[in-house]
Amino acid sequence: MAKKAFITGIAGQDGSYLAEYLLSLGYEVHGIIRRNSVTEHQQSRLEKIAPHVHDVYGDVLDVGSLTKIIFQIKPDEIYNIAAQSHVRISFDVPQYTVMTNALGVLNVLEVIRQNSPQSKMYQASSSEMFGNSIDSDGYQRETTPMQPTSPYGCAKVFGYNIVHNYRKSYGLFASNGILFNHESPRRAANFVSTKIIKAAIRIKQGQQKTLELGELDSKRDWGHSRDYVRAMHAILQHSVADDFVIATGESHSVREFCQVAFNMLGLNYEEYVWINPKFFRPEELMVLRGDATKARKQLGWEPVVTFTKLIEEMMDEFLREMKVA
Ligand code: G4F
Repeated sequence: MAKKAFITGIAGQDGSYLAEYLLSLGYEVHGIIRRNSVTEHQQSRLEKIAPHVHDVYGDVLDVGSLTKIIFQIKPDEIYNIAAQSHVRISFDVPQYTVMTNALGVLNVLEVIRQNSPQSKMYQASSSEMFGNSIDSDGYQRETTPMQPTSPYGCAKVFGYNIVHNYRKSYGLFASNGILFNHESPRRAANFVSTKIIKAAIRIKQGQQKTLELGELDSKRDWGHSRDYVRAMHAILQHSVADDFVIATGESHSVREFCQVAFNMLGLNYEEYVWINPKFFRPEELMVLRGDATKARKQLGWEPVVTFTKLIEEMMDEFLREMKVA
């Protein structure tokens, strides 16, 4: 019999790649999609696989909808990926962010505990939990202290800890993937990767004159979402519930990202990129660089896509989409 997976946030970047990956492994895939007032494009990332996934409206804040699905399906694996995922916006809507990213995790755990305690649960924890805390060798790893610098990061720390608590208190198989930044052509337009590449294309096409950004010297460890969803699955196949850092180990600044992306179009970013304080965060996380040795050794996980390949793939896809007629 096919294994059953349930994904919260199935319509997002990670949810859609994960659904495709699990379908390719023969899983029966279920998911919830949060109702949004703009229906257009809400399910666009699922278009290719729509006939094969079972998706319904639901929300991690709506315990009734979670209970109904988890009680009925009794999934083998539950992936909690739903979140208010934008760090800067978490300063605008801190309470909503905390409800979704913290209380939402507890809701999923409680519903599992009461209705399907044999289900394994994956929690999308984040490198944003580390904040500006970094080990003396310049990396963040599973043992690095957490000092979050945003409401988003604070809420994710609660999610991470409550997973531990339910693992220890009730014996649930609940694991954290501490994922560093991961992008793809499915990344939304208000994350810096997509914002830079799309702007560079519009500038090249003569449709935009400048690109306004916030902090250019912050550094991120950028991987590809497609590689990272393989890690989510591997984490739930491990013999015991545990926590794993998922990262490439390479760190690049936002400035370098601009340089590489604009160069690909034969442009010098310095002529087009301006700083607008509007995009600064009240507190910035300056450096992320993950050490995924534990995942490499214990899960056999390796990222395939490099920093440059990631930008190339996003560039190729956006160039196709944005072709001027
Ligand atoms: O692309 P970003 O918005 O990603 P951020 O804040 O690092 O968060 C992402 O990664 C986390 C994992 O570490 C996830 F948990 C989270 O859900 C999300 O996926 O910003 C990247 C960097 C930041 O330093 C930001 O200040 O780019 C800087 N930046 C500079 N100008 C900008 C802009 N970011 C955005 N979004 N927009 C700008 O105009």
